Amino acid sequence: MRVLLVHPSPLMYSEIYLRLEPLGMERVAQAVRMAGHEVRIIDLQTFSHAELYAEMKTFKPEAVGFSLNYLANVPEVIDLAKAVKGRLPDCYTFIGGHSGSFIADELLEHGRGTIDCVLKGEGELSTQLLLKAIPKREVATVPGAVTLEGKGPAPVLLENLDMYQPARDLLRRRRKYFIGELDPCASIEFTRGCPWDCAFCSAWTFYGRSYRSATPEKIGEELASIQEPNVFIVDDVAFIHPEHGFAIGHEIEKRGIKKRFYLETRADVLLKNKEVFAYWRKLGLRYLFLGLEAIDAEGLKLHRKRVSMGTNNEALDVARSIGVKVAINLIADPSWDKERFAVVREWATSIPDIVHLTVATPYPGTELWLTESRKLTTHDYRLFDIQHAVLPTTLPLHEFYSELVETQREIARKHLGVAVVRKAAKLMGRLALEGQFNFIQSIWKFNRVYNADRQFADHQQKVVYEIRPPGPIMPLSKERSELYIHPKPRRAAVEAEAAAVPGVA
Ligand code: B12
Ligand code: SF4
Repeated sequence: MRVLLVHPSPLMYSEIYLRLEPLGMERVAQAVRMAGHEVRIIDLQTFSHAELYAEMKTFKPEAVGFSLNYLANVPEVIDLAKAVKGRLPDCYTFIGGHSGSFIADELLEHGRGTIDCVLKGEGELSTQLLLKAIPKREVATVPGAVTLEGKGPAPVLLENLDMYQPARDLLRRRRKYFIGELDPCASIEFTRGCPWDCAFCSAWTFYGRSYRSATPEKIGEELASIQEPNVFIVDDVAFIHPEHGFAIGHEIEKRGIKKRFYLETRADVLLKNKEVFAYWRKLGLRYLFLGLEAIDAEGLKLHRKRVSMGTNNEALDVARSIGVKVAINLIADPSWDKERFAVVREWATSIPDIVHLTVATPYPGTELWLTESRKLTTHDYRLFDIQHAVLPTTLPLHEFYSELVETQREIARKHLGVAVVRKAAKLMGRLALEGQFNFIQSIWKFNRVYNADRQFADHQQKVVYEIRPPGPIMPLSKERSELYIHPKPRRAAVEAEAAAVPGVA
């Protein structure tokens, strides 16, 4: 079968800081290719809609699959499915990915017959099965499949992460992917899943609170095949098991791989496993992203981060002493008033690290979605991007955005301001000589992207597709398994995994 896989356009955040390769879709593409199909990828982060339609004309796909990791992309993906059916009525359309998995029925309803199937969960195995089932009209037997005609059994976890290395060769315009000065930048996955259970996050509910690793040998092989000098490690929490991090490092040394790395981890993991992070500094680790989320005990408890502020501060000291640049995320609550913003501003500008603010957002698939008692102020999917407020703000909405933008701008002045631009001139000169302009362009976009008027105006847009709001507040079971996309794997295995992790009850 001729299969075209499509990733939607970038969201607000990606307009300035980064644009990264659609790794999950590349893995699905590889699985589809290995099953004997002809497959192409179009990433609308770097291609236009017109280019997608031109590709459809020449390639004439028999199936088009959309990647829907982000809720804010829902309207675009529904409109694209409609456009595909309009142009190629016999083409099979399906949607997969993180957010799509949590709202499958809702998507089918919006699609009004133009979306043939939503494939919940990990896509490697299920897409192979789906493509096999389409000609036989047996789609409703595929694990994870949700169609207007019926649903398949629960999705199945990929047991061996080594099996499908991403089809990076199918992704065009690869030099368009970057994160800050790491330009151009590729992505890689070392582990999948997360054993914690933060209330605002759906990473653990998607994977049924499981956690799996690729083998160090296979990772070494994959890293050696990557052309880009920079690599973003997509793991939710890097180096939970230090021996895995060391073993990957040894593969890197053995193969003489020289790259610069960006990764995300937790404060307690960094503290417990500082040796592995220090070792990776020597291997090329440049940036470390820490989701601190709050700067006080009350906030940390609310998000169920299972770390204290003391641990967070200690972790920051460790990261700085290792010599990596630290990026911190804090969650801004819509209830924040001017004083709260001022406190956060003062804290964020008093530390040497890069601080990002995201807005507390209940997402389908998170515990917050079912337990948050505040009513949504909008049903516009596009605003569910953790940069907009979808819950009632204490300040008038425009003022909330003004405070948010001012805080972000003041913090950014330290890192993206004229002084830094001057300091970075040498670096930019080198990038320009290499024909890399992503980072350079991102610096000039800041004021256009972070703009209170623009954010406020986003709320006034016409809403065509409305999110299905959560029902009445629901008491969750102790296991909270009703939130899971992939059923939780065998209890003993999960407990053994959790026991090896700091702070997980
Ligand atoms: C890496 C990552 C990013 C990267 C790159 C993402 C990219 N280009 O795809 C960056 C840093 C850019 C990023 C940015 C953001 N992210 Co992000 N990100 C992740 C993270 C940690 C891992 C994703 C990943 O690559 N996993 C590894 C690959 C192999 O898995 P995968 O992509 O999920 O793909 C699998 C399945 O989903 C499925 N699948 C995927 N595509 C398709 C397509 C088809 C047809 C099928 C059948 C199946 C399928 O099969 C794949 C293989 O099993 C996830 C958390 C998570 N664990 O999922 C959050 C996550 C997806 N991000 C999230 C958010 C909120 C954001 C931002 C909006 C944050 C912000 N500050 O603004 C931005 C917006 C990005 C944008 N589009 O512009 C949320 C999504 C919330 C939501 N419900 O919408 C998540 C779930 C994090 C969280 N804990 O809440 N992100
Ligand atoms: S530790 Fe990170 S990935 Fe894991 S549940 Fe919490 S926020 Fe999500």
